[in-house]
Amino acid sequence: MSKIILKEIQKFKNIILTQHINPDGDAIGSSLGLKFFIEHNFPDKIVKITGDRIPQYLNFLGGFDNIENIELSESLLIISDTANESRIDFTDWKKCKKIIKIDHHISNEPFGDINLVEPEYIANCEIVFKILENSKLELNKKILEPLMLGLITDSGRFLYPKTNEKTFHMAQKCLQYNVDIFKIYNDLYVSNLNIFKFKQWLFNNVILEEQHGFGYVVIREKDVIKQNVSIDDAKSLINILSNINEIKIWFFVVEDKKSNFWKISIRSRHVNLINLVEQFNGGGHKLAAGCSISNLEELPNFIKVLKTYLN
Ligand SMILES: [Mn+2]
Repeated sequence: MSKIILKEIQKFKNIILTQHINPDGDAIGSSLGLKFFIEHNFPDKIVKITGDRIPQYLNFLGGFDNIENIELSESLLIISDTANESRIDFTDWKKCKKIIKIDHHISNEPFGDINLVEPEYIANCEIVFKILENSKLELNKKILEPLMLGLITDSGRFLYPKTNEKTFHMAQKCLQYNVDIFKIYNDLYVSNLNIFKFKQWLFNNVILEEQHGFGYVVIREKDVIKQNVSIDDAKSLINILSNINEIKIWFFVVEDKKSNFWKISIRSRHVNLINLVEQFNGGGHKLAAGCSISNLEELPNFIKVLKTYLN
């Protein structure tokens, strides 16, 4: 499959890269790594990353490219880390001549001409790395740095269960190419006092259902605004509830006025969440998933169903 994808990259002059909406480090890291790889090895090609917006906490990665002058009907599109059509960060994606999908989510809907879906990989960046490594073309620090960032974020800094020898093989390669992991950690995890204060707010607003083994926080937009943090910042703090023995499942219910839904981000250490979120129009990974409800009145029902996964 790596070879087929490389062949398509060789064929096209214009290559557009995109990822899932509200992208995370793994999604943007995949697109950036691919972009720098293609630019370095095929300098004649035009490579652009498109998307709606980069969340504030990833602003240091730079913005998206302008693709106004690119003829979509003559372009190859590579969509990274995106399980469903509705999550593609590019409205005109269907206008591209050929579409390659690279993804590692379990719940998955095929939408590309070429679909490379490998759910056993902890990060989409790891799949991208495999393609680039198999190509035997040149790699360098600039290419590997964003891929390493995605590996770090999607593995929870090498903490989550799918971390394996492949993960460390990639990390080793990245270090051999002098990727500065301390810079990545600094960019990602040194935050500010507003975030610290918001964490205090979160701790004060956790609803713990100790007897059932779960905990959650309901976050309204006004709470986030009042605390001077962004919704993305707020969502990125979901793991303040991880690593508590009695808490098997934890989630945030976040108001999203734009879509008129309440987005649920849910995590667990052992319980497979896929079936649960799929009942609420969601998807994701076994231990890290998401779904939505249309209003808070639906929350008790969500919790009722969730409890059946804990008994
Ligand atoms: Mn991912």
